[in-house]
Amino acid sequence: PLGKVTRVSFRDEHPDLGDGREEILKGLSLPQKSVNPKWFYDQRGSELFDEITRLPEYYPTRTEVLILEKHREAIARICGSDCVLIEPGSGSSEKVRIFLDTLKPSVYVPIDISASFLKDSAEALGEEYPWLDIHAVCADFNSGWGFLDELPPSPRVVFYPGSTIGNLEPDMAQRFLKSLRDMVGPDGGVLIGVDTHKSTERLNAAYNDSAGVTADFNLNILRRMNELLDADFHESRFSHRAFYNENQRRIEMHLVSDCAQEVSHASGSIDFREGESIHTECSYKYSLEGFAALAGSGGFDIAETWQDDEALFSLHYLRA
Ligand code: AVJ
Repeated sequence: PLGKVTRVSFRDEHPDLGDGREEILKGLSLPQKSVNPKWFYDQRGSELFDEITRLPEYYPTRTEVLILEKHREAIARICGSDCVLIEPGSGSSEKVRIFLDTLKPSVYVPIDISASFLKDSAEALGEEYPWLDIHAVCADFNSGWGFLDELPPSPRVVFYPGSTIGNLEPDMAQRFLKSLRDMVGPDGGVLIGVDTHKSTERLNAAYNDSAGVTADFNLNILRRMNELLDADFHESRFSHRAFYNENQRRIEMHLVSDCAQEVSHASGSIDFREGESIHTECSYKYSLEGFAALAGSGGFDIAETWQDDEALFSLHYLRA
């Protein structure tokens, strides 16, 4: 029999990610060696992150899902049926399913850098929601938002869950919000999930799980660098380290060199002292006031905030 008729379209902006070589080597040549956390997410890294979201210690994902489920009616009311719902970094569009039936947006625009994964995810979503217009776009943040111009002129709402904004340094987070502000215009909004500042013990546990999955996730970036740089990092010579930096209100993840060593790559080598680290990730945590200040600096007011009973996580609706 014929498959169900769906209303899914796909557009490829051909995002150019570069091969990462130059960028990564530059980070590794700084006094504090560092690498951008975006390189975590190859196939294995994405699988490991998926496993992280189900760990008992890692509260953000399940807490955000509970908040979305509990407040789907209020979310629909404030976003407004008929909005154009845009999700940058949509992945498998898991969380949006929670409120799609309640919200009934006029179009859903999942945006991701992985073309084949995005296509499959959008098609699966279309089968499940045959009434929904889906306009999938393969793009990154450098592609601009021109592709939105062909969509209906309804108010635009950006869905940005997962505390992904926590990966950005505050000045970059501000710039990101400003670009969203320009994109959604004066009558649009942003539905954004943000992890909250809380006890150091609770935060440290979430990034140092007893099963060691976060450690594997962190160490996986060495494998990734081996591929990208033709390098010879050995997972056995580095250790996972994650801690809450209370002054900066951020989790820092590092890979600490267990010994003095020289790591070679296609165009040279990198020296490590014993105990020297590569900074692999920041995950900023915000108090409600702190996030309100950030949102304000990006051109938004917080129109509504939802939290779980323990205030572990927050979901905000930002209005221009
Ligand atoms: C995907 C950036 C939200 O910061 O909690 C989880 C990534 N790193 N455990 C986070 C992550 C280690 C995650 N974000």
